[in-house]
Amino acid sequence: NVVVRFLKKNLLIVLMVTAIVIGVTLGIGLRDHWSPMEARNIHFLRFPGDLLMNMLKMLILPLIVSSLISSLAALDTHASGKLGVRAIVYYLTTTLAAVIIGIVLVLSIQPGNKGDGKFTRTGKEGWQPYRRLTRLDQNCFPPNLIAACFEKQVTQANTVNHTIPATQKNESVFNLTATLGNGNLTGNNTAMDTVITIESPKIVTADGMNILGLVVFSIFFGTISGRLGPEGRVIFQFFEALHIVTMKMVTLVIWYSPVGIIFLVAAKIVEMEDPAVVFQQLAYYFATVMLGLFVHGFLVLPLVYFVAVRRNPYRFLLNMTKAVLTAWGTASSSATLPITMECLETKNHIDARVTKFVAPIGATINMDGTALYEAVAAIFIAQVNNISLSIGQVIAVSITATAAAIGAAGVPQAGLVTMAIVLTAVGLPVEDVTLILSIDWFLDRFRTAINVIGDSYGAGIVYHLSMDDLLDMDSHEDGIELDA
Ligand code: DAS
Repeated sequence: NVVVRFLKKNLLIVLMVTAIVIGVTLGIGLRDHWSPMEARNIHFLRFPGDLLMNMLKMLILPLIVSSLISSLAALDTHASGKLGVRAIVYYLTTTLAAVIIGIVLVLSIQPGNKGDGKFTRTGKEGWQPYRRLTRLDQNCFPPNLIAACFEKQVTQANTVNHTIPATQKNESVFNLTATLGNGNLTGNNTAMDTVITIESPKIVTADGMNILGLVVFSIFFGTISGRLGPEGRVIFQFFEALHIVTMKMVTLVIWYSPVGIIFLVAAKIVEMEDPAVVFQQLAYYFATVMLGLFVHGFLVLPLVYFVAVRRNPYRFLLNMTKAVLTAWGTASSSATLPITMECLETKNHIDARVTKFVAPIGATINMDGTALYEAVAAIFIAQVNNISLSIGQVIAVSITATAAAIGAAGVPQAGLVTMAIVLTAVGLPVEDVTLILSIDWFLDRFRTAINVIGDSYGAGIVYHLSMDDLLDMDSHEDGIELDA
């Protein structure tokens, strides 16, 4: 009955791990039946995963707004100011630490100088690769952030379906000039068997702006309504109730997530480039990123938590397992946010006022995994181009990687798109992003998991450092009592 008790306590985690295993098996099994192009059109393969992503994305909007407004209305300005400063200091120091780890590793392992440096891509026999050319247009930054969240147009990327017939059976070196500035991706393709584009940067950017805009709006709205005193109570109670309802809806979606994760993983594996070629060319790069993410997520962050809180960091992390698995399954820290908050509050017993304030901001701007990844990828691309960066350029990479990670939205492959900022900063060709595109969807899952781990430790540290502020605030009558 020990097993029964374990299963009862961790049923969802067992289901999620099983879902990932089934997803990988299903994906590998289906690879022989469909080529990537066909797979993209198999609706039943993508529908269950898209359903999960849409349900989680639908909950992001009410969750972020209700969390921030109700927590800021509940915290007095003094306390929320202190919590905010502690959170920002933690975010900046840990993100910079992640970038430094990445840079030390990529400069010592030198993944870009391994192999012949000439990237060739061999498609599977008979592949008719299918890629969407996405055109950015001028309304990429919608003037009205709130309305834009509801209008289809913002996330409607104008896509031109573009199928390039396989020109050669095995070898091809592709050269794609991409000008992200005015939004046109023009391919002057030489012997190309696939036009690889940075898929839907518009959606990523728009979501990024929307979510960031929402966070700023909610912080001001909540702070001001908190200052209203008794009149503010109505606003606080409304958004507190909205938060409770949203979190209950999350609980329903969580039980569907194993099914969604099976198909999210399977679809990605069916669409994947030929792994034998990809991992042969990018093995060292893959290893460098994974090593960096592991060191940062499982050694550095736990150490920071232990030093700050003097508690067992791995027990804290174990309690976040559901959130980490969801982050891996969905590759989206924003979509995982509801589950991150649920784990923080119910498993790690973090005060709701802290979780609701810190977690949404963390999921939006604190992305250690992404920052590390962008620094490694930029220097890797420099190495592949036989460019040795000067110290000044390496410092530029670390600063822009941190900024790009902050600007990236918590949606799949956001880190890939904002990397254009880092590459441009050090004069590297933006189109070389395509060199690492083939395994980006896979590395994205791991860096998203590290992003969520960083957000979780952030909430834990801010909570423990703010205990007396919260107690002190509770002793005043003006701090609105929260039902735990
Ligand atoms: N997938 C992003 C996230 O949700 C991270 C990234 O793309 O780098 O955090």
